Amino acid sequence: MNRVLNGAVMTATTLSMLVASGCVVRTNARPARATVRVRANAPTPPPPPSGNATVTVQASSPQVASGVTVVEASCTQGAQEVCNGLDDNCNGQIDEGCGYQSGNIQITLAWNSGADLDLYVRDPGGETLSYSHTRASSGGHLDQDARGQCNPNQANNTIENVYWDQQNPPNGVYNVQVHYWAGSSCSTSSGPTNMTLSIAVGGQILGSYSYVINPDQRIDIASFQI
Ligand SMILES: [Ca+2]
Ligand SMILES: [Ca+2]
Ligand SMILES: [Ca+2]
Repeated sequence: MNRVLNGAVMTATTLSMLVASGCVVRTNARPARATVRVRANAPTPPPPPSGNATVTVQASSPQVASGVTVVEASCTQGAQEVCNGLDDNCNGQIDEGCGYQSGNIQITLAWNSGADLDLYVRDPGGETLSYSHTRASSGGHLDQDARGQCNPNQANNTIENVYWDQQNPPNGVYNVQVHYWAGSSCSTSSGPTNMTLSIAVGGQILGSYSYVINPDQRIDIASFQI
C-alpha cells in the first residue's frame, strides 16, 4: 500500500500534522531536559468552553476495489484549489469554491472526457445517493450532478459530489460506486474514461483513487467505516 492509503490509518496526531503542514513533517523534537519550576500558587486554568465543541469524525482505512489505483495525490498549502476532485491546498476539503459543498464527509468524482459518469454512495442505513435520489434521510446530499457532453453547458459538467455536513454523520459503512451511463452516444462516444475520486472524512483526506472505466461499467471504488 502506498503512502496515501497508509495515511488513512495514521494516528490522530500524525493526521493533524499532515493537515497542518500539507505534508508529513518529520520532527526530531524531544522533551526538554531543563528543570521546570512550578509555582505552587499558579492560577487555576479556565474550564474548557462548553457548547460548539468540535466533533472529530474518524474513519477506518478504506477498502479499495481490485483494479482501482490509489493516487499519491500531492497538495500545497496556499495553492489555488482547482475543480478536479482533489484537495490541492491540503485543507481537507475537496474543490472548495467550485460551487459544491464540503462537510464531515465529502466524496467527489471527476473525470476527463465527455462521458456521463454517475456517482453512487450507499450510507449505513442502506440508502443510496445518486442523481436520481439526491437527498438521504441520513443527511447526505448529492449537490453536483453532471452529464458530460450530454449537458455541455453545465458548469463543472464532469464532476459529481456528495456530502454530509452535520457534525455526526451516521456511524457504519459507506460504499462508493461509479457507473458509466451508456444510454446515449453523447456519453459512450467518449470511450474508456479516466476518473479520479477523493474521499474526505472529518476534515482529512482518506484517499484519492483513479480508474479507467468503460461504457456501461459499474464498479465499487471503495468502502469506509466511521
Ligand atoms: Ca482543498
Ligand atoms: Ca481540487
Ligand atoms: Ca452523471
